[in-house]
Amino acid sequence: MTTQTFRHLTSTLSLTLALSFLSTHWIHAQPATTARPGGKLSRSIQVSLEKVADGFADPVNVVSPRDGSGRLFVVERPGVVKIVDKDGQVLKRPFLDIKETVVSSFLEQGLYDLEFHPDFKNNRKFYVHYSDMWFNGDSFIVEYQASADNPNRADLDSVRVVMQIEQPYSNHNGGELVFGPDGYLYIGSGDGGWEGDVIGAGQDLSTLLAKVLRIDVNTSSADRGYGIPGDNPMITPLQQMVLFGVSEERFAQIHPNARPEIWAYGVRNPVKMTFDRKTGDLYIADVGQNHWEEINFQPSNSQGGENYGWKFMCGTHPFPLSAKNAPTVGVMPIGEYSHVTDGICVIGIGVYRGTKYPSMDGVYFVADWGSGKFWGMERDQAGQWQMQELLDTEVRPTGAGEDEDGTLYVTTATSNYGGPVNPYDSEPGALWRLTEKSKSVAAQ
Ligand SMILES: [Ca+2]
Ligand SMILES: [Ca+2]
Ligand SMILES: [Ca+2]
Repeated sequence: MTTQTFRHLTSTLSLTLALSFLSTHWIHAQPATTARPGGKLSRSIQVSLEKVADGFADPVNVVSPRDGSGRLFVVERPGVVKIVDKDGQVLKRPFLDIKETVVSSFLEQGLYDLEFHPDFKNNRKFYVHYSDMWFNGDSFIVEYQASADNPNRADLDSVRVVMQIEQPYSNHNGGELVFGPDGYLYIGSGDGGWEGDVIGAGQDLSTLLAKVLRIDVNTSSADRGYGIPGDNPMITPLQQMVLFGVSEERFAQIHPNARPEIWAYGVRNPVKMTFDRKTGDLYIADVGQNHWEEINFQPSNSQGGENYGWKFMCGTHPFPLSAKNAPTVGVMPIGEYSHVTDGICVIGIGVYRGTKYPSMDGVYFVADWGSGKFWGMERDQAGQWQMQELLDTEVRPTGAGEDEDGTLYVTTATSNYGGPVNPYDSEPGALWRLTEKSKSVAAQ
């Protein structure tokens, strides 16, 4: 199916859904703290996209090694990582090529993300997350080192498997890898797939699917390629079973079947998560099903354990939308938007904390892959989140990252959906810089 066809089907579907939605459903009350497009930021802000490089095969992410080199690493879905040097030149020879290990025949599969170890400059370690060809598309998180001789090449012999997550279906694989200010690796893990969370992963604490995971890559054991941070919220210390003398609060914390890697749960497809490098707050953009896309916010003082509601909730709405007297479950998002009006697949971009564009400081940027719209989010003086549309483009954002200074970058790709597809048949994708408008020419 071509992109054009898909766009057409999407808009037809959206219209149908809109009509059925309006005719049969009462619009669910929206908590005061959940913003929707149409809001206004308290500052005057105009942004634009400036093209940095193009010619990429389905680029899905961009990341900086934060090693003073000024390089950016662009993740291509088929299993390749390319380097853009400090002058904006794409190096011909890739940093990493693991195409033979990565399955990418379906659009939601492939190499999802790359993250450099916080001490990369000294230990040369980095991590990739992908769907594995030889394990039926299971998600693998693998550690490599950059070559000791050539910083522009990965050392394939240094490979170490950190984690394998079984994937029952080819879609909804999440993908994000990001180190928190605490030095632990946070992983966005999708609900496993098909539609409607058929395996019930969202609220099932015994699976790694539909979770934000938090692991320690600096330790490992005989049965795990990583360690469990001692303050992860679902750890149940071994204790003697007693009925009395245990408080209700304590019982509420005991989850003998829970996976200790869990940091938060009830997410559907967290493709992009980003920490605010200044405050340590975490933004989780969670791709929704058919009706609503959502953005969740986790303050830096969170102790973990949040339930973001899936599959009881999609945004602030019950799932399915027709559910009568459905309970309100979990933490509500700070922002949501409808498939009818604004898009189909949320891509979080990040909080700007750079030095070049002061008008953007502290704003969280988020975009949609289907509509090409970009929004800014921040809290107003009353503490209410605002979501203002800043751009309506023809590009299709797939991922994002920031350079050492904090400038934000976006990858875009006009990929086909519905596969099987060869990523090298897709229109080449591009890398863009998000800037103040006055500093560049606007994208389409
Ligand atoms: Ca990342
Ligand atoms: Ca899956
Ligand atoms: Ca939710």
